[in-house]
Amino acid sequence: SRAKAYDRRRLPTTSVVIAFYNEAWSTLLRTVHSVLESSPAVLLKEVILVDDLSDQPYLKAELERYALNILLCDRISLHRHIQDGRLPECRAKAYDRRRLPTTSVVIAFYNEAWSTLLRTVHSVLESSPAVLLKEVILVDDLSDQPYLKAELERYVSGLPRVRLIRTQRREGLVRARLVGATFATGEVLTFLDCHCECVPGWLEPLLERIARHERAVVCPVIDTIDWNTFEFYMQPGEPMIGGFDWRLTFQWHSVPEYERQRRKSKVDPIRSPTMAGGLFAVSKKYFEYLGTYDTGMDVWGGENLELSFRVWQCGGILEIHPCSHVGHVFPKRAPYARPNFLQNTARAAEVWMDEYKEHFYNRNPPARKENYGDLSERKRLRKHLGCQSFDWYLKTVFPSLHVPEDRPGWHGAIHSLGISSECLDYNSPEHNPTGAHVSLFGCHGQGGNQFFEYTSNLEIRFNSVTELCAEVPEQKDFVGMRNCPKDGSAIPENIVWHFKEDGTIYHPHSAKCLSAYRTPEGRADVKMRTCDASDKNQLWRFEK
Ligand code: LR7
Ligand code: MN
Repeated sequence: SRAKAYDRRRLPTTSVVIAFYNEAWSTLLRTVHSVLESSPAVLLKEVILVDDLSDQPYLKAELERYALNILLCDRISLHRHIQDGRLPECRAKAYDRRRLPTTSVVIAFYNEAWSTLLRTVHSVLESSPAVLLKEVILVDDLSDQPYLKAELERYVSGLPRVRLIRTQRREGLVRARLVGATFATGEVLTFLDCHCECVPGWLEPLLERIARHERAVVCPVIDTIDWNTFEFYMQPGEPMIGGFDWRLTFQWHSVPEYERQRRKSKVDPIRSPTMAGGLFAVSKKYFEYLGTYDTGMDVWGGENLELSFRVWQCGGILEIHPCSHVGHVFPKRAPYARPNFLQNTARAAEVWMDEYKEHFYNRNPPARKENYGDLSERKRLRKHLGCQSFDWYLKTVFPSLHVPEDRPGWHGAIHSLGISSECLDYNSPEHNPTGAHVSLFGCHGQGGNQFFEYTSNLEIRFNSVTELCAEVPEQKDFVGMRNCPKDGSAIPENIVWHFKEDGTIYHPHSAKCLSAYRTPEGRADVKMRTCDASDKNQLWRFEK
């Protein structure tokens, strides 16, 4: 019986129905846990407990609370096993565990759901070799959910090697992680978000890499766990690497050709210009040498690029290991507000980006007014470590990134003189960046969807997420977007525009001019029309 293998995806799913009347707490709950923990997650839809009007008090509120947290809303076992779908070369590799450094896994959380938090903890415990895992350090960043108080303490006290630390005030993820790190006894710090699940074999490649190269900061490949169905989407092939756009939002990029050539095998770590931020391992000693984190950053955002720039500019190396996979839940909405992105990012830009920080400010005008606080200590750190310039970083580490020109007077919002409240606006759809039309929207002065750049190649660029160039599709009268040609390659006629002194925006290929107009419903929009410089609707101006 034990030898027989089943193809689980071909089997029907089941609901387990358990009726009870005045059953003892422990036998009842042991039944439930036993079902959850011995059933493959893909087969077990749910456990339905039917209370046949018991009159024992412990089967009332207490059971409900317990059930709410672990059974009914959390249909997926806290102990579910993720299949090892990594490359065969990764699965075949054997490690001499006694030669690897030990690690402390640090997980900061704020108001996280019970099941995602505990599934993370169990997943770490159950997929990490005991000799390598010193401890799991949970840092509660002053959550206010009641189930994260005594109940969590009770639960965690029954788990081996798990410590629960509470911050005294809301610290934000940077300082919360650092509080956790102070309790770490392992040689390597491994940071995870509080809604992750590890693929078997995830830890050894990270630790081995750091054992070989102390200045390596290594990230696992981040797989997606669907926030709704909790399905685990493993991507065994070549992963994406971390980059950014000039608003300084993190972006995924495909591995550039020069990096493909440099690597000798599919299982070599891949150099990555930036990290997503949540999941990485670093030697504790090296992390301290590097200046840990910028503790002036609050709540969320910015620290990932700051650490990435710092690692590269100060002599470290940032990598993604294709043999280490960890899943992450990308929720629809975070359980907290995130107002600190611009302020944190301005700190990163001020300390590390030199003159290139202007590209960030141009795209985020409100960031210029952010009071980002004192930076003298971080600037001293940069000097003390003898770090390289941002120019060096771009040329050496990230040569595939397009650097904007931002010629004075030729970037920002493009105002219509005809409908004076309106600016050109492009609302890039999330999963299809070129899938919209350029339109008009009330000028808001926040950059974002209204930031355009007119280049010396005569392109009108929109460069959030990726570099997009305005075009007029053949025989059409609207303005669309397409991916810009790579730096140095030929420029198709269709994306050439003459933004003239008189304020007209002429498109030679269609021989038409950009014109503002109102739709029959009264909405402001743009259209390509026969040129007429006396028509105010054809006049445009970059904001001053
Ligand atoms: O005030 C806070 N205190 C906390 O302890 C706010 C957050 N946190 C915790 C939180 O509970 C979680 O464990 O910090 C962790 C990260 O917060 P998330 O999960 O809300 O962030 P995210 O996954 O949306 O965002 C990504 O970018 C962040 C920038 O600050 C962090 O670097 C996150 O760690 C990072 N997540 C990842 O890299 C996972 C992959 C996402 C991608 C791409
Ligand atoms: Mn996260």
